[in-house]
Amino acid sequence: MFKPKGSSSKSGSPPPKRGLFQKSQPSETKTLPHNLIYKNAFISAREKQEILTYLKTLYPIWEMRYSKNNPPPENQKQRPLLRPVYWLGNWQFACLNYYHPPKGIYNRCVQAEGYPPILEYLVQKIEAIVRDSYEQRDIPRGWHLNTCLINYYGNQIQEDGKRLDCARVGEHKDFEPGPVASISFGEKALFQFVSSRGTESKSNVVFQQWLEDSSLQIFGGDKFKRHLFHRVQRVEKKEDTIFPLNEIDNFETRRINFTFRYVPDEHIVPFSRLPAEAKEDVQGYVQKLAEHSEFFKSQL
Ligand SMILES: O=C(O)CCC(=O)C(=O)O
Repeated sequence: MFKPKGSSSKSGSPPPKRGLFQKSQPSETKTLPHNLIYKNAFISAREKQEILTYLKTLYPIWEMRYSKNNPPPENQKQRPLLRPVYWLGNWQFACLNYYHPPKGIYNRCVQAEGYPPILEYLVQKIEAIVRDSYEQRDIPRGWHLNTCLINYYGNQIQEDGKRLDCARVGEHKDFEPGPVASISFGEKALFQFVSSRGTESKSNVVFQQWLEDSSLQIFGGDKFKRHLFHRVQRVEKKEDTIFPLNEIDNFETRRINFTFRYVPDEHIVPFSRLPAEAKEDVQGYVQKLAEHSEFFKSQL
């Protein structure tokens, strides 16, 4: 999923250029570039409440980017991800590297818990929108949104009690085939599509939009999925939102984002069938998840 790029790509970048913004009005669908969909107020207040209640049953974890059997390359250091995560459908542990066809397809997607009914319902609605809106060539055979990454964005609370804003994601592509759908809650986020010529030169913002509370964004097609990178440049602090969730070590959450993707079922493997080295690398995470999840308990 992530493009290995220097840490600079994950922090500052130039202020937004005029004309690239799409400022949203209440409950409307705007005219956007082809193959990009954005609906604010897509999630009703009741649906949001149900999702937040469900989120209180989850215990997200902090993952490290590398592991014993997948150590950092020479120009990189071991590091925690910038945010805690939880995956549904299958878990793509960072240290196993993310799903990346055509070569990186095996032993990267580990079977995980299914969706709760409210997400099942929303996923069906979103899949119908995709089938209505995208050309057939942009929807791979078998495509359905069976994978969900829940990203928690916010502040790390340091030892001295100071808050460190780490609510961003560096530029990357989601390599799962077909359109990706994203639902956001909490403070709004500045989401950018960028063209990149590698680590040496600055990326160019091609399109950006604010992702608001309860909104839906869908992107697909060659331009947004294959050619451009995307990133979350920053998350606002205007509403003083801090989600009441289960305790996440030294962290407070201002924004929660669900990205739904498609991984072919044949590339999803139960933990017990991972090769020994991969198993060794993720065993600790699965044990931690099993402390609160019947599903992961059954996988050990
Ligand atoms: O938080 C977002 O809006 C986007 C997250 C993202 O880019 C990802 O999970 O790949």
